[in-house]
Formats: sequence, C-alpha cells, structure tokens
Amino acid sequence: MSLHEGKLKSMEERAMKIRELLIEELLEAGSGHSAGPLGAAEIFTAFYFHILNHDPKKPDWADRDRLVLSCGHICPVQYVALACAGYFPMDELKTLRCLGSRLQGHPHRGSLPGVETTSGPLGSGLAQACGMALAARLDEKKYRVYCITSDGEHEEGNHWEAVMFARRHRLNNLTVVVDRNNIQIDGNTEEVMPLEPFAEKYKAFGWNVLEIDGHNIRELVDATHEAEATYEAPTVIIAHTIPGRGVGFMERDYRWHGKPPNKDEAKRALTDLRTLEGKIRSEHQ
Ligand SMILES: Cc1ncc(C[n+]2csc(CCOP(=O)(O)OP(=O)(O)O)c2C)c(N)n1
Ligand SMILES: [Mg+2]
Repeated sequence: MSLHEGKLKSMEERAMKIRELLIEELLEAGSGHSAGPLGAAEIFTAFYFHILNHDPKKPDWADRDRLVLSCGHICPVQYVALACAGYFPMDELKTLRCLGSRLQGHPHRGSLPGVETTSGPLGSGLAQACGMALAARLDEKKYRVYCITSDGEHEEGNHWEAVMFARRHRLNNLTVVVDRNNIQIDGNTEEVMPLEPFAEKYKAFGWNVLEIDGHNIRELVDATHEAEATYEAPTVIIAHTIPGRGVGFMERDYRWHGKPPNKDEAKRALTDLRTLEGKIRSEHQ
C-alpha cells in the first residue's frame, strides 16, 4: 500500500505518543525494559498502522500477516502499539507485569490478542517465523511473515540455523527486521560480541539485505515493499536505531536496557518526549 504524506505525518506523531504511553506503562509496572522499546517505536507504528494486512477485531483471521516478536523483552512497546491499534483496551496497559495480567514481562501467545508467539528466550523467533512462512507456502496462502529481532539476539547460534533454513527454502514471504541499536544487556554489542560486518554476514548466507534508518517510517515501508518484490530470497532489513530514542539521559546507554524510570526520571523522560513531539508537529505544519 502506498504511503501518502498525511498518513506518514500522523504515524510519526503516533510513534511519539506510543513512547509517552510506554514511559507511563513502565513507571506503573516498576520493572521492565526501557531503551530497546523506546528505540523501536517507529518500527511497531509502521507495522501495526500501515504495513500489516491485519484486523485487530479478528486477531485469529487465518489470512492475516504474522508479526513475530523474537526479542520478547521489548514487548512493552508492542503492547502499547497493539492497544492503540485496537487489539485490547488501553486501560489494560496499566497491568504490565502484574500477577494474572495478559501483559506479561515477556509475551505469551494465547493470552493477549495480537501476540503471535511466546518469546523471551532469545534467538528462537526466526525459526518460528520460518515455520509460519513455509506453512503459508504449503497452504498456498498469500499472507506474509515478519520477524522483529534484536542485534544482541544474533549472538545466539540457533538464529543462524534459521537464517540458513530460510535461504534453503527461498522463503521470499519472510522479512526480518533487525533492531540494530548497538546495545545489549550489559554493554555495547561490538564490545560484548562483535557482530560486524553484519550486513555482509547475511549476504554471505544468500539473503537480500537492506539497511535503513529505523526511525524513518517511509524508509521502513519502502524496504518492506522491496522485500515483497524480491522473488529469490528472504529479506533482512537492518534498521539502525537509537536505544532510548527521545529521552536524552537514556539514549545510547546500555544501562537502560532492562530498567524502568522512577517517578522523577519518568517526569524528565516525558518532558523530553513532549519537546521532541512538539518539534515534529511544528515541522509538519
Ligand atoms: C537465550 C537467552 N539468553 C540470555 C537472555 C538474557 N537477555 C535478555 S535481553 C538480553 C540482551 C539482548 O540484546 P538486545 O536484544 O540487543 O538488547 P537491547 O537492544 O534491547 O538492549 C539478554 C542477554 C535471554 N533472554 N535469552
Ligand atoms: Mg540491541
């Protein structure tokens, strides 16, 4: 579907609102991940508000596109995007990580509408997405399968087994988006376990490789179109993002990988986000 200017602007503003709701959600929970989710706001906005062929009122519709979140710990941003898209009531965001809640700290398939797989153990989402993509082909279905993975996940060997499998079966209905934010749980990826030359690795495995600015919704949408038009191989979109995007004291700091803001930090975070949102709005006028 082509993306007109008005819709692009509304999605850019939506991504900022999602960040604000995310901060409120994390503050309420008192635990959870901040940096990765903040960095991925545009990615989830683009998927749930433009790219996916889906219907939030019919989450089990057989022909829906599938979005597999492999790096389950960034689910707080997926939850906000799902609620905004109409999968479940916004009010439920307050229950993140509560006992008995449908919004667990890592996503649980079957609990929450829109969650396609249970995830948390890193490195297993791509194999599940491969299975869905192969099933679509065997069933002669037109739906596409998208898998969001993180850069830190590429330290898991089983991810690369799935990379080989996808190429072996020429799963051209499968598109992977890597949140390349350069951080993981306890440091920068290039210090903990270097991933570069990252694009070249996927190329060596025979994949179609695209690189984009992960905060640029148009680039992401165009890349998914290019992936759809690629017949011979699966596509990986390496989306360069800034962890903690929009919150000055969190940006690019791996120490915000797995902790939520306290009350004072949340206040400062919301001030930063509203300032950026105002800037984006005024650019749109
Ligand atoms: C198999 C497995 N090993 C270790 C962990 C613990 N863990 C959770 S998140 C994470 C860091 C992964 O890096 P990335 O996803 O890039 O983190 P982010 O960008 O969100 O900071 C680790 C090691 C896990 N969830 N699963
Ligand atoms: Mg990372």
